[in-house]
Amino acid sequence: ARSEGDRISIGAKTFTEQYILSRILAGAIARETGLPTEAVDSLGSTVAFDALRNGQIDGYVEYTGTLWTTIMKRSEIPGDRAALLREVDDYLRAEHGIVVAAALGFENTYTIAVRRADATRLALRTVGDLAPHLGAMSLGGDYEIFQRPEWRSLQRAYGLAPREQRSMDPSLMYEAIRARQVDAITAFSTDGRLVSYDLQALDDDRHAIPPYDAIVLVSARTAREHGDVVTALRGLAGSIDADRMRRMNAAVDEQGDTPATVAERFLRERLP
Ligand code: PBE
Repeated sequence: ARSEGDRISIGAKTFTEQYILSRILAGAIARETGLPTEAVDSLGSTVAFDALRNGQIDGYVEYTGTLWTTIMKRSEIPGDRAALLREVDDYLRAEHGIVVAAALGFENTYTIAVRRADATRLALRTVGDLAPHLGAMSLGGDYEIFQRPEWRSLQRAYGLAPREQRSMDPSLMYEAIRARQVDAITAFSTDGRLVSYDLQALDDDRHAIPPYDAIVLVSARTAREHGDVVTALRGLAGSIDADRMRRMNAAVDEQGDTPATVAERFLRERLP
């Protein structure tokens, strides 16, 4: 049941990119439909999806690979972005009536990263290159990764066995590796700090994890009752490439802007 009248609620998972995108979605809806909106922050992946399925939130941004592994629980790893997007879209519509309003135009994938100095010293280019060293290393990850199928898949594909695994707030992983509290992290590929903290992302050349296109989901009920919301969100299709997302993330994480300010700047440019 929706709380305050017909307020459209947009969910966000627990990292900067999600706070920015939820405010972009809410802003696009408000501009195009005039409906009041609200942001519901800090949901884990399965919590966010369940909230959407139950109609407690009206929409949020999820990633195709996350739906594939965590919600659809599929173990084969598709290599093709477009094919995965089609399969996810079909599944969501058929099983839950959930509508994929738009693919935003970028991927945010898990990527194992090390300090550049270590990558150079140990000649690390791929995750496989890291595997023989990991037994002496500490690996930092967000609160989800070590429980997720992707971690098991990476472990299987590369024989990863770190000396220590540390779960932390995703925004603290980059500081932790810079300060040498951990030696490797399961970074997010659109985080600006991969570049500014001089980290080296290692190539998953055995394709242990899937593509992760960012897609805008709308609940079955909202899609039924608010065609105008779906239309407003369709307008965001293809509007953000990985470089743009990385710069928006950096504006918050490194320049101290708020997610709302960054979202507003994007919307003013996109939907004047
Ligand atoms: N990801 C990578 C994760 C976090 C970063 C986008 C695949 C997810 O939210 O599912």
